[in-house]
Amino acid sequence: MAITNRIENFHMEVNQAFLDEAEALAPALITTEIFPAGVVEIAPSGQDWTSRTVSQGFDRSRPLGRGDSVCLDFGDHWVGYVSFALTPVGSPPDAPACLRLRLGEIPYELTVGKADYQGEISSSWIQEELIHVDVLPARVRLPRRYAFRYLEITVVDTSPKYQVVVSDVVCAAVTSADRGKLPPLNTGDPELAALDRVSLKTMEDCMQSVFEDGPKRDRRLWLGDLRLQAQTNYVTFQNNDLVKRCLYLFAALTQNEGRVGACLFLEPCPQVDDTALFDYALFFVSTLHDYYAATGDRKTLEELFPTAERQLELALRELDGRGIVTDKDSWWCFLDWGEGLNKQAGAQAILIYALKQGAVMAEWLGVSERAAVLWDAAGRAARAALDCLWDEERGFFVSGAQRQVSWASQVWFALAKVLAPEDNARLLERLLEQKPGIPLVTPYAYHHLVEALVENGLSEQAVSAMKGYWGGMLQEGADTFWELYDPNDPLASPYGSRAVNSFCHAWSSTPAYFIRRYWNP
Ligand code: RAM
Repeated sequence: MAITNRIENFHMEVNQAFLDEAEALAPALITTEIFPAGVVEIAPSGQDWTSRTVSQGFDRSRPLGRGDSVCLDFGDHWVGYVSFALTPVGSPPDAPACLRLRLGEIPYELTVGKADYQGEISSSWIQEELIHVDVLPARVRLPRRYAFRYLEITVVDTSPKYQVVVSDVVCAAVTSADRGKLPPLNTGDPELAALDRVSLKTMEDCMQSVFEDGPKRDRRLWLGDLRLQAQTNYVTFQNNDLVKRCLYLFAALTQNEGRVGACLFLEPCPQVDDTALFDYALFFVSTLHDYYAATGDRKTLEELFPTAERQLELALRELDGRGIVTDKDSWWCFLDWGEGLNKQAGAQAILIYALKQGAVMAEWLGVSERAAVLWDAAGRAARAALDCLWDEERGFFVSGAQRQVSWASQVWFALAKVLAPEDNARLLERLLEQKPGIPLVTPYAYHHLVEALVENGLSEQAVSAMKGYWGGMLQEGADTFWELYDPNDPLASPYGSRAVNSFCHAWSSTPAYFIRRYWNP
């Protein structure tokens, strides 16, 4: 799948005052030293790979020579900087020590080197280093920040006259999440407590100088991910300034015509990517709406509302003569990674959803004529959807020229609340019963299913969908929740290789949001 939708003649527009505001909110990172919990062996297990503990704890390795290796387990998922001592034994070192290091969030990643990789996106995401150490003994500091649980150190070569011992291995783990801010969890349900624990770890490891989507890949600020992280943050770590910083960054660095980009890079200095996504730009509106609802920070609402309104204006330009969002061939709207998923209906529903949130914000600001315009646009888009996208016979919303019925389209229309309340619930019940067309494949899309069920009074189905899906990852041994999980295909990847999937992915951390918002007595 081509993962690009570059806008033509791209240029970045900068609002320096907003950028200064964002930079002033850069968080201090909390650093914790983490030591290996044990030594493991990685072994095949069905279609996948697993780790088997060989010994608890790790002090120092036996002397290692050409081809020897040791695989360390840090006991949980961490994001940080790794270093260790390398000491020669035998004759004085007469050649450099050459080491290969592989770091993996899950065991499988230790089995795929850059040389074996056949995926579509860059192999440079694979956490593998080949390093030479010329002077021994040495403290070896790995060059990057890694996201991992497992570290495999292989001696490619020393010389016939000496070997090396690895000791004092440490990871300086970093996060901007402060566990001291966590409200208590009161659920008596151990399954919910386990889902909450892994969600928090996922959030924690994605909370860096911004809300990253995944600390292994892509390590940047995506708007669709931010929206869900922010919602989870309000009921967990409550770092509301981090949400504010991200909102100001998106508003400070826009694409042509004030369009909010799909994602931002932070290094060497903040900049907007040239990728535009219809739904992600609209989620600026949603994220601002939710931020104000959670914080009551009126100054931010006042300053950023024009950026939000601009996204709605730009989106309304995409409507055809019938008032329906124009479908396109490119990767123009995200929704989910489902193969063959048509985005038109989902995009229309998200537009309606965002227009309503824009209207609510206009009301909060007391600009009633703006609110009226936005309510009116939402009403027209909803009527057009009922006229053109609702298939009465099938009882589902259809999308694109082929009138595709997908889960994502129904879920988003249930969230946009275009039908009467009881009809929304019936739509979702029909969806769960008939299981039509293109299924959901990411935790991001499952989040919206669970949210739609709760919002439409189907709490029981929501809990069971959440326990079934995220619980499946727990059964697979997840320390943090994954970017993609297909219960029927453990090797699934949207990138042609699972080695570059992210196994700590922000958009998967929302069980904590649901549990704490709806099911925490
Ligand atoms: C991928 C990442 C990211 C997501 C985009 C659309 O690159 O998984 O989290 O928001 O796709």
